[in-house]
Order: sequence, then C-alpha cells, then structure tokens
Amino acid sequence: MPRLALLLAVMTLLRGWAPSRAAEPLPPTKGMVLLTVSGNIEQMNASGRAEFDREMLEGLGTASFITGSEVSEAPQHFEGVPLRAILDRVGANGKVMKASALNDYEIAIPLEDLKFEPLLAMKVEGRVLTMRDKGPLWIAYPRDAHEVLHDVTYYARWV
Ligand SMILES: Nc1nc2c(c(=O)[nH]1)N[C@H]1C(S)=C(S)[C@@H](COP(=O)(O)O)O[C@H]1N2
Ligand SMILES: [Mo]
Repeated sequence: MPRLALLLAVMTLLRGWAPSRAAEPLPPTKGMVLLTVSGNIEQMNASGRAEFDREMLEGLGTASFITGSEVSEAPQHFEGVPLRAILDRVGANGKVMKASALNDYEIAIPLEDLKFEPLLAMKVEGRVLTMRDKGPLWIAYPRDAHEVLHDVTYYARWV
C-alpha cells in the first residue's frame, strides 16, 4: 500500500463549517495516495476515508499566492489546491480538523482558518514538492497578506 503523505481528520462538532456545494461520488484513486481525509465527511472512495492522488487533487482546481515563510523570508510562489476545495469535495462538516504528516507530526487546525484561504501546496517556485522538502503536500498560509499569520500558532499549522 502506498504511504499516506498527509491525513486530515475532520472532527464532528456542532455548528461547524459546512460544505458550500453538494459533493458527487469520488472516483477511486489511480496513482499514489497523497492525501487521506477521514472523519465527518460525506464522500468516500475507500473504507471510511476519502483518498486523493495527484491527478485528483489537481482536478479540484489549483490556486496560488506569493509569500514569505519560516523557510524563506524572500517571498516564494506557492501553488496547490485550496484546502477549502478539498473539504468541499468530500462534504466535510465540522469546526476543526486534525492534520497528520508523514513524520507523525499532528496538529489541530480550526476550520475558521479557511478564511485565510490556505493551500495544500504541491509546488513552490514552480518545483514539485518532494518528501525531502515539506512535500508532497504542504499546508501553506498566505502569511504576508495577514499580520496575524506571522505567529508560531500559525507556523505550526504549515504541516
Ligand atoms: N510535517 C511536519 N510539519 C510541521 C512540523 C513537523 O514537525 N512536521 N512542525 C511544525 C511546527 S511546530 C512549526 S513551528 C513549523 C516549523 O517550520 P520550519 O521547520 O520550516 O521552521 O512547521 C510545522 N510543520
Ligand atoms: Mo513550532
């Protein structure tokens, strides 16, 4: 079985964020699974979870922003899938998600953060992210656009 690069678990909570559109059934993955989403979701393509390969992620539509980060004060171009698009696609409901990385790092991310339009970045400066440099998926915030994001609370969410 391919290794799971990033795992998002949406916690069930009352009065949480709800998807903005009804989700269609998810097709099975064809390539390596880069992302698994579980928890309070409506669409699944595996037992108890929704899995995405690169092609499926790209099919959700990509977005980009330019920002500095903990890794580079010089602004860099981040490109990937809006986190919101993924949660919409699986019909996620909740107030918080838990993001788990390949190195077993885990952190809770309040879905209020969607207002900042974070990305699941797949490319930085046009280069596909690898496991060696924060990839294959890296949660990224448009830090330079919001003063509040210049804080370790948010840096810890760049999983
Ligand atoms: N996969 C993964 N992401 C992670 C971490 C980690 O250990 N593993 N640490 C987090 C924490 S606590 C912080 S402050 C930042 C640190 O970013 P840096 O290592 O690029 O400075 O990454 C966050 N993302
Ligand atoms: Mo941290």
